[in-house]
Amino acid sequence: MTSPSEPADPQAGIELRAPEPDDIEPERIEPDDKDWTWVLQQACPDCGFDAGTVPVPQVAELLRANASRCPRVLERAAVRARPRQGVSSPLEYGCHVRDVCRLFESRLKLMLSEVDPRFENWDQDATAIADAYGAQDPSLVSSGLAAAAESAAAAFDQVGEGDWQRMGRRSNGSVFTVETLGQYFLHDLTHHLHDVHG
Ligand code: NI
Ligand SMILES: [Zn+2]
Repeated sequence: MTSPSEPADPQAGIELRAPEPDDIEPERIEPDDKDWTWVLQQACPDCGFDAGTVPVPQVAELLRANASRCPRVLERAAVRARPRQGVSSPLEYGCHVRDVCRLFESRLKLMLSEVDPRFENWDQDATAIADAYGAQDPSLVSSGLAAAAESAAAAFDQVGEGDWQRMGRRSNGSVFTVETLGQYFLHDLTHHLHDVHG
């Protein structure tokens, strides 16, 4: 998922900037192959997080800090309500963040076990529909998210000093190191907490 300002002009043909979360209707959430790697080069203008400046030893700690703020979002009375058309509900965000944690842990493990692996594309839109995010049980999502985030954080804790520059690439060609994968992942969680005012 992505951030808020005016929707891209469908007539423009070329997208001049990355779309932002609120632009994107749940029915057509941006696919994972959308290039968000610019968040590694500059502070995100939406959530303010400057992912590229996070030192590697802090990745796991900040993942845990982020995840610790999710349960109360998922305990909200209006957890299933979309704040307005085109904006995911807190429950849908929770499901997405849980699945992002699982995905990034698996990508991390792939990068640590293979040389320059190519990641399978993840269609987050299709996943949200196939897994009926909006119909899931918020308390199970909360516990699942906590477990997934802790497992991912523990995997980042295990990264050896010489392994932070190991590489992997997405199907769109974006190249990550273990370091930038962690920073990118951390931005996604931070950005979505911002989305839900968590
Ligand atoms: Ni996302
Ligand atoms: Zn952001």
